[in-house]
Amino acid sequence: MFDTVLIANRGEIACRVIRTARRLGVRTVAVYSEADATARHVRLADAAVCIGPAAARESYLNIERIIAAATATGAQAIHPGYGFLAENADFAEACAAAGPVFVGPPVAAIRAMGSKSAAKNLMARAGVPLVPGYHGDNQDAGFLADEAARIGWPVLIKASAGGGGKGMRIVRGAGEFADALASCKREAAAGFGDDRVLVEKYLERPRHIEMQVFGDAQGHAVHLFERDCSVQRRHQKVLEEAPAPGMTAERRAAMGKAAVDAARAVGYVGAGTVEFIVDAGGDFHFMEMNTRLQVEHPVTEMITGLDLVEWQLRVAAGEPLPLTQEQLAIRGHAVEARIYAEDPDKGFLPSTGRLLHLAPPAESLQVRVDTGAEEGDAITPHYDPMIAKLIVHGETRERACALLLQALAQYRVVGVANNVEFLSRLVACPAFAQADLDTGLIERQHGFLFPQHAAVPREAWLAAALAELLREQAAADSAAQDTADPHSPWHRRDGWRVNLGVSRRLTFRCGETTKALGVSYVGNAYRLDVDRQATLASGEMLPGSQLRADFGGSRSAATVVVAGEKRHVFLHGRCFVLAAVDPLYHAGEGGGAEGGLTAPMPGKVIALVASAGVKVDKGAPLLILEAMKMEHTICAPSAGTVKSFRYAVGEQVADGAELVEFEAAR
Ligand code: MV4
Repeated sequence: MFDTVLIANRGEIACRVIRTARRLGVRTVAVYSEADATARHVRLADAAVCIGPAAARESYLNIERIIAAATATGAQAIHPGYGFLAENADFAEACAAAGPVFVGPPVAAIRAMGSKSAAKNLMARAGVPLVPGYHGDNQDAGFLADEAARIGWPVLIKASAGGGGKGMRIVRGAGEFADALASCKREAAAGFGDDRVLVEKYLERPRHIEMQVFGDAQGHAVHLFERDCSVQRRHQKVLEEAPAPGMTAERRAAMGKAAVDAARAVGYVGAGTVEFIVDAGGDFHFMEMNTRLQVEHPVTEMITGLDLVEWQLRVAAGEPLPLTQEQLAIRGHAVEARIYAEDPDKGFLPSTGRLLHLAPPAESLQVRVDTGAEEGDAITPHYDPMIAKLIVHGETRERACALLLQALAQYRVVGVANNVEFLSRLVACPAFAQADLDTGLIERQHGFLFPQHAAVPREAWLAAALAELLREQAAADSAAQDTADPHSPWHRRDGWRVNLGVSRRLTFRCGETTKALGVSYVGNAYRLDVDRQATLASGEMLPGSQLRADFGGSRSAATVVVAGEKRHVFLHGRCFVLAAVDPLYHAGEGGGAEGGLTAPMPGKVIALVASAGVKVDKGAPLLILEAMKMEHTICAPSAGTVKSFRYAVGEQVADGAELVEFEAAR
């Protein structure tokens, strides 16, 4: 085994590789870009080398810098993870030339599988089933049209150099073929610098089932069963599971044999994945081979009880495969969900920003969280916005899905838009629950997955208000401890508290809905009025922004995270974002900036700060109201002009009374 391995990657997969290397007693070297200087993978490693600026091209894709880092730190092996340089044959070759062992297959195997059409021809010769089609060199338009007609409509035209769904055209009849071919060739030339295409029978509603394979330098090859990755969105996997629902022992054996044949045909060594497309009748066809460890490898680890990174390192060090095919078995069912910083309501647009609060569910034998992100880290446009992978293992698929739902309900992410609630709906949707899987599932379940926004439950408003009051009280208690004045009212422990005996209001807004909650103090509890209904509320704030509450005799557990004026209320697996409406900056609701500014509560005008007729900037103080023995400054909601004041100094004003006639600048 190696003494030292360098991990040419970042994020969760770098952390994942470091974990196994450490367990095997192998020293680890991280590489990092300037943007990742404080990243988790850098802190976990025994040593770390900065390899350049944030842009991947100048750091994680910089072959020279990475090899120099390996040489400088005495690394005898380089693990590429996935993405970046993992399937780059030139990188594998450069490693071999410089000395360190590339933890991956031989250069020739990477090259053989790199071209989709060449790989298919190779597989055809090895007896691996393919989708009926033409994968040859003749690119004459008339010839390809004849081939399409021979194959039978519909057909799919694919870029030979493509992958991941780029450069594909479905053609449903001879009349459409010429135009589709021309446009596919243009896209392939622009996207891959190679306009060659192949033509295949188009399979409707297929499943994506892939086999994990492993080879060693002694010529052994095994498969570690399948993963079903059918639940995808625009060729991005969303959920992956193992074993594949409905897979029979016979079909598994046949697919396993085909996958091992594929690996042997290219002299495969190390971890690889053979992707199959499975039609509605269950027939499987070779799609492509990925010559790396895959993102979704943990589901295979969960059902086999093995560590695939350990196998990779052993095989790369020249050891034989640890187990034979007969010694491998499946136990239970595993599902992985990819947690992304993206906004499902905005077409899954990646979301950047700081992870203000990040609390994954507790890990156990059944629940695994693979992540490189920590609270306080930023999600930047430089890299993939995956926050974590959540993997669960249960005795059955049903148990695994129940565990996944539970774990997703506990996942708390604040600071970036994320897909956690979307994933919960996806796992709960009838088609997924019944394992009615195919690559079109997400599109077909659109109505279930994107429900019209439901009302915020009463419990969420109560939780936001109670958390606010408990924080206020905690601040008052700590102020009491901080002051030396023995006569300070903060020191009174006889039940006196801020605002005792006064009823006040806390106002929160969620979308179009604003609610002002009445608050009064009843002993150690609060009476909260929401929608003219009172609830006696008490509770405590625990570490991690967790609220343990009692609302009218019912226990309630929520997490209430403060981010600016926003209160992220996590409740029953959902997250409601309520904005605290600050009465000190009260820009009258309803009327908006265009209308008058209204009193947030009953009180008395004690000063007019601005003068009628003057132009003011946004936020400029306009008048001061005294209410509940406190002063409240009413400020300009935007730049504009004070047209007139409706009350004079000393006058009483009612709750909601319009105070200032204000005209916003345009
Ligand atoms: C296909 C197909 C139907 N028929 N080939 C998409 C990505 C690339 N790896 C292969 N892909 C497909 N090839 C034939 N002959 C449908 C797809 C396909 C797909 C495949 C796997 C997973 C998700 C998919 C989503 C849409 C289309």
